[in-house]
Amino acid sequence: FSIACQRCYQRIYALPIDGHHEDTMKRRLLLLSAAAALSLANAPAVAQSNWNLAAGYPIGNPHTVTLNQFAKDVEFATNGKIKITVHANGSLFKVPEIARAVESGQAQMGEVLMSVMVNQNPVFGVDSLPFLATGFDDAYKLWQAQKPVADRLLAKRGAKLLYAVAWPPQGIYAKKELRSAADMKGLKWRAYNPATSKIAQAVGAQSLTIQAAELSQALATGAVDSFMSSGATGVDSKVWETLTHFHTVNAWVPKNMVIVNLRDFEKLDKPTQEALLKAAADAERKGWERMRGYTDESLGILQKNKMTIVKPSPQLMGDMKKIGDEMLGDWLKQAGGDGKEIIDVYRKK
Ligand code: PCA
Repeated sequence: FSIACQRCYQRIYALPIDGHHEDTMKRRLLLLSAAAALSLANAPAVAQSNWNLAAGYPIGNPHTVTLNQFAKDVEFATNGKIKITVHANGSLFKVPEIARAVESGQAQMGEVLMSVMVNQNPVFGVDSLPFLATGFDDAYKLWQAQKPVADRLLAKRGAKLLYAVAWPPQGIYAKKELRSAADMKGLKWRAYNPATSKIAQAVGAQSLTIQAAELSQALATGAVDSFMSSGATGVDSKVWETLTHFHTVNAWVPKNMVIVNLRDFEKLDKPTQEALLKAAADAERKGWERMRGYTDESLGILQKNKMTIVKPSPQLMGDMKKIGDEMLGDWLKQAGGDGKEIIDVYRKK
């Protein structure tokens, strides 16, 4: 590499020839380091991917805490090759849009409430069947049975499953104590997936589908006065500002899953893929632990804010179980061989 002296036009290489070439020497060094920086930036070995992760729940929610930790772990484990920006609270895409956004590559990654995907395939809704799995241990077993099938279906849709974490068990929020399904008739019921809409239909409530990010507002305006969810979402939406009772029905344990666009994943080199999968496995383990711990903590926060925690009456439980049996029967018919495989594996464990 040589440059010409701007005074005498002599080509200058590494060593100065005489006094007036000192400036030319400096220019040469400057150009050399700029060239080096440029070639470093272009080298495939340090290519960096900036990925967006669309998520549906607020910053303080344990799912979002797990996501942020995961993003940090991935950046560290891949030496900065993958940098993930978490967009919480539905700020990039709303919960029901996230799966499609990732499958089509509009976002590289997303956190999906699995059971909103039942319209794509009934298999995604197995975790929202009332009383099939009602605590974390059973929910984890059910997840082990569901995972290979979900994996397969997602791959066909252009996404790769990274990890899934449960929400706390689902109970019923209302403005009064509900002693039976008959007490639920006429409620203005907020639904978050097809299963919660079906329950409204079964008890004669009017249902409106609203995702968690808009729930506080829907409660404040009186658009809804009751819903099924976890203590976690009750805390997120400061439910005590409008409602008074939480019935610990523990009807099911739904999950969020984190997925990545399949082509973006396949473009990564092997070690980077492995680092990403390892971080995902860690996130899954820590995420379940975190949510288990948060279950009682969130009920404590509801109580501190003067909510009444109701142990549901035998009548209410019986009524809900009847609805659950019907839903399981319908689901088994719709989910066919895949559904049967999941339930068989789950019941053997
Ligand atoms: N919270 C979410 C889904 C399940 C849960 O516990 C919600 O209510 O939207």
